[in-house]
Amino acid sequence: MKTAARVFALLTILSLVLAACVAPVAAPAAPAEVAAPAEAAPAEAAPAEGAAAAVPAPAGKNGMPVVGLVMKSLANEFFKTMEEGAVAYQQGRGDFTLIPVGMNSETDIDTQISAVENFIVQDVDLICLAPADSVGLVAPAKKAIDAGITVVNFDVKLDDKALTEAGLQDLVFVGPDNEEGAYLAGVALAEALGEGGKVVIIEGNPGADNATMRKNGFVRAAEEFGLEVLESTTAHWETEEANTLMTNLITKYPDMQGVMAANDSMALGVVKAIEAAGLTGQIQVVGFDNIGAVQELIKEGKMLATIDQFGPMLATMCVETGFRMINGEDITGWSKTPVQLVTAETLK
Ligand code: ALL
Repeated sequence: MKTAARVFALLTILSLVLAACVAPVAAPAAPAEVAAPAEAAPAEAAPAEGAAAAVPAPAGKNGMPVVGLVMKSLANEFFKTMEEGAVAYQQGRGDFTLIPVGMNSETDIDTQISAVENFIVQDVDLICLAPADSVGLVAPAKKAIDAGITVVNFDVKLDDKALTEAGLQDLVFVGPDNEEGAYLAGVALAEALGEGGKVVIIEGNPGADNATMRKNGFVRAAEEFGLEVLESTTAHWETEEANTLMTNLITKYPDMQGVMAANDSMALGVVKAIEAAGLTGQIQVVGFDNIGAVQELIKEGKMLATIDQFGPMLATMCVETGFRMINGEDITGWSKTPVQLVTAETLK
């Protein structure tokens, strides 16, 4: 099977599994059990290329429906992989047009705003939006909805207060329980270090809801298992910034034993700083995303764990949710996607 067909087949299976186990839940306030996708079925058992799609594509305004996929930095392997997965999914189905858009840096909110504006001008059928800033992208989302475009928020939740003020309190969100995912990573670190372990938290971009949630999850694990948090500070999701920050933190806290990085891009910078200081093996690192580069570090023993949040599936779930809405289903609230701890053991 060709790679695209294989990815499509796998995503189709994951979608079917999720359609069964992921129901929209009313409020993000009370997270239910987070399930990992059940047994990944072997790709060979997947439906053949061209098989019926899980959710039928709706009629588009001008023929085939057009989907605008708004992501964040494509320099981040997480979004690169997401884009590839979404493109493979679109090619496997062939019944809609996909326009993926990314940014050059994690904080380039203006590019995202203009991407949404462009999609409004193009009058696309659906916008899947992973906002770089949870408040800043509410107004463009509202403008798109007012223009008759279906909008599904995914990956990073838009801010509840800003949504309510815009009258969009029911806007659907497709994404993981970031607090729970970070908690799982924190527990893995706590188990490795034992009570009293000294750690730092490297936070994501403070304007993004998932950055806040991940920090909260790390802190919960630290409190529950008696880790001492020396400092919690941001590197805005970026590798280079995390590298510089970590270099300084190593000097500031010579007794540091662990790092909780809110995404894998930052974990890469952290591990580089640890190597440069000759401290490999003495400071344990956990991340979030399960990018390929981090899987290698985990296998080499340079990182302890990460959290898989199944990036390509986030995008395809977003598209399918939007299709169902355009097809007439009334979907609101949180469609929860899975998170799963990844360690050297699980990568075997
Ligand atoms: C979040 C994603 C990833 C990513 C980060 C950087 O929205 O969930 O963890 O690494 O953004 O933009």
